[in-house]
Amino acid sequence: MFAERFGTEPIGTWSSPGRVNLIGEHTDYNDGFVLPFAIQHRTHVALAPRTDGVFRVRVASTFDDATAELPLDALDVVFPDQRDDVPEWARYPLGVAWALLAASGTDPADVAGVDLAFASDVPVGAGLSSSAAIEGATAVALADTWDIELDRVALAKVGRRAENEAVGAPTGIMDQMASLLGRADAAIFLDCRSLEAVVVDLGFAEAGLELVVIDTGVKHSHATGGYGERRAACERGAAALGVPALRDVSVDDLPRLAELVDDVTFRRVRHVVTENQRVLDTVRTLREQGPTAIGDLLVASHTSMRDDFEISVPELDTAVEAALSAGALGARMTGGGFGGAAIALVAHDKVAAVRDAATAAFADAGFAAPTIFTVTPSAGAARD
Ligand code: GAF
Repeated sequence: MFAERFGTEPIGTWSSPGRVNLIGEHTDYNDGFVLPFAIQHRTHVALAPRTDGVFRVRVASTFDDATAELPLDALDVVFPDQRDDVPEWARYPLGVAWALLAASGTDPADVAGVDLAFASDVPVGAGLSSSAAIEGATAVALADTWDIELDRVALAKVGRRAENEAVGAPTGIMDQMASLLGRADAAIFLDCRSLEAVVVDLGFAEAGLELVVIDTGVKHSHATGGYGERRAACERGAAALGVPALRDVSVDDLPRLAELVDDVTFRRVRHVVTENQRVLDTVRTLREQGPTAIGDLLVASHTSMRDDFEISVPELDTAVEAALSAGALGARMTGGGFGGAAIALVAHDKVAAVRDAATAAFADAGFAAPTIFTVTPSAGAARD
């Protein structure tokens, strides 16, 4: 595709994966805990340096088939205030270039312009972090090409800055960390305050388990609406208790909070506080008893998101209920919510039953058919 579109050969390709979050939703921007893992679906970028200082991106496959370009020294002018002048999809790679130069103190005059072409099999808008996959692939490709030596955590911060300021989505750092740090057969237990990441073995295959994704097809965007409102409610709750972040609130503080804030804010906080505890419990349970024992924690997480945080939609609830009724050990929506996918932890011999149950439940409810597939915990960003 690169050769076809640009008339030259790329010097290489790099890639970064999407992710599933096993548990720990809307805890990252509250300085809390998350437990995501990278999946086998990846975004690949082919790259070749140019000699004229122009940064050109072209995408195909799951994105628009379109080209966008900017001189490198214009990145600082465009981002963040004039980002609306850049096509939406191009804000991700262009935003990463901008944030990477800034984070490393690199003068745009000292690096070559580049042509980039993207192809991806990460489903877009499914809550599987297609955006972090673009950011991760762009970050490792540019860091290699421009000889920028930043570690993976610093590259994740670059991706988050691109997402927050170049795209305008007020998200946390979980997705970028998962995409950049992912490991085969393992999840990343991340403390979003210290950014310490610990690899936690999942052992799904040894336990005869599959992680099934039920993509509802309901699209969402975190640049608008509910995501930012939830974040604001969390900040209100922390302010009412006089703490820097909800990470500093325990279940024992909740009765006092109930006196200080309205019912909606209270329930938003209760989700985050109990979800942090569920992540810690899940990590302990995985280590002590293995993956067959975490099902109830996944279900409790979904209930909390449905009733307290109110970020589920009927399609996600239907997917979770159908999976559980067909014998899944646990199930929950994954990602930021308002659409996207549910995950279900399922014994190998029940995967077909879960697939059939979800498909039938969607048809009965009059929803468009879901897309159902299994995911494997996979390695993070790398040169291909
Ligand atoms: C989205 C965001 F990008 C993450 O930072 C995280 O907040 C998640 O929603 C919810 O847990 O994926």
